[in-house]
Amino acid sequence: MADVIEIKVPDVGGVASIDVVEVLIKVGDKLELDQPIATLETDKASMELPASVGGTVQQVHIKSGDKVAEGSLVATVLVNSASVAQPAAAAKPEAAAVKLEVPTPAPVATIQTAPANIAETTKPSPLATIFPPSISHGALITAHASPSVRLFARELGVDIGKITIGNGRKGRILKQDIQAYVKRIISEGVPQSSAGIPPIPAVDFSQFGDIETQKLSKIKRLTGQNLSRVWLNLPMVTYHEEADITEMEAFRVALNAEKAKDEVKITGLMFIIKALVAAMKQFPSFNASLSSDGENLILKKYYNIGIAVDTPNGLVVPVLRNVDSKSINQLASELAEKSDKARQGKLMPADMQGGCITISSLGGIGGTAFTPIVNAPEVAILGVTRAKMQPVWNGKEFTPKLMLPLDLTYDHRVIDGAEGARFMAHIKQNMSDIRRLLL
Ligand code: CAO
Repeated sequence: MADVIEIKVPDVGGVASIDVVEVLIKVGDKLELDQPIATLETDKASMELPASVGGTVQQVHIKSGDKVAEGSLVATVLVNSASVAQPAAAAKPEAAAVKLEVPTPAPVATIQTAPANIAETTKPSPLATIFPPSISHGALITAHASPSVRLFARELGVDIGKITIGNGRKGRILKQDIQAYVKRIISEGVPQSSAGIPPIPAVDFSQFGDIETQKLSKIKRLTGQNLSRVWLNLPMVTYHEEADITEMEAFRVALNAEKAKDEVKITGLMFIIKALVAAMKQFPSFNASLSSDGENLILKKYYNIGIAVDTPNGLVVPVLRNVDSKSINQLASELAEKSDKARQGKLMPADMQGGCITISSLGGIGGTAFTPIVNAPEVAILGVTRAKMQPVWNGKEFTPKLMLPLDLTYDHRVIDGAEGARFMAHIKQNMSDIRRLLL
């Protein structure tokens, strides 16, 4: 024999107005005991209302967007009378407000700040990792998806933290949002995060205004992957220094003045290359790479310098080989040729291999300092920004000096801070008095 049982909203702590966020059942559904039937939300918590009995849903009395209160009728369920006694025996003390003496268990609340919420997900959402629930951002993390939706996401292996805004009320993430996300991953091949690193959540920017999507160039994609890999693997430190290049600049200008119109001009970069190589000879650990097992340092006896070149398709790093045995003029011609090739997309892979250390010079554009990323497995990169006339105290007076800012980023596993500072002091000394490069 079947009975009709009414499921009502239980006492949720005296809250007068409770929002119905999502209704999870429909007429005719076969209900199991404790199956979530609706998601309710108060100012303080989001909760799932579990079915107090198993049976067949005869009528659903609420819909998404309704406001309900303790005692509001949620659903009527046809149950086999023999099974009615079962849940009653398992009644929890908080259960109340149901007819026919069948208690509705207390709702399972996803409390926004309590540690219980952490247990609710086997793996915390990426946002939860960044903003633990104990701080105010916790509300942001937990308020936007019901436990059943989170469970659904977990079953599909979806990291719910990647969906920032759902289609439910107040941006709540619904089951359909998870399904849409999965479809998108399948069709677009959206990469999943790796190594437990919190991914940047996907955002649908079109909801805020017009957008245009441009495919990244292959160079940009590969560079991006490489930079991310380096960023995650290397403990990097950037050290800043300034070199007085007043005399070097006067010499450079004089050299260029002697050149015919069609000859390649010498930029300060050529002297920087020379000073860098001199410092590498003095500090061999800068001309080295860590073995892949991290056990050995491989010291190189050749001096190949990579030069970061800005191209319309992204950054490429042609390598100037054996720079220690080339003149400033040869280096200028070679760089001009390689950077031209780079900008025309004509560099061959071999042109970009075998570098020992890289220079990234933004001096032609501007800047006062930056933190370049090491081009691993190299152990250091030298950044250069724009030289500027500055008053420098010589012990008696201020004199105008052309000061060149230099930034050295190094792999701290290989290079100690003091070693980095000495290396830069050496470069600075040689740049300030280029006669030293002859020594
Ligand atoms: N201070 C002042 N002026 C500088 C300077 C500096 N540090 N560096 C270059 N200049 C001047 C040059 O003397 C040249 O002046 P003129 O036009 O009067 O001759 C002008 O700026 C342009 O120089 P350049 O950039 O063409 O030549 P370069 O040899 O200095 O650099 C190259 C060549 C290929 C490195 C550069 O063109 C380039 O692509 N730079 C961008 C690198 C980059 O994107 N790095 C970021 C990577 S992220 O880490």
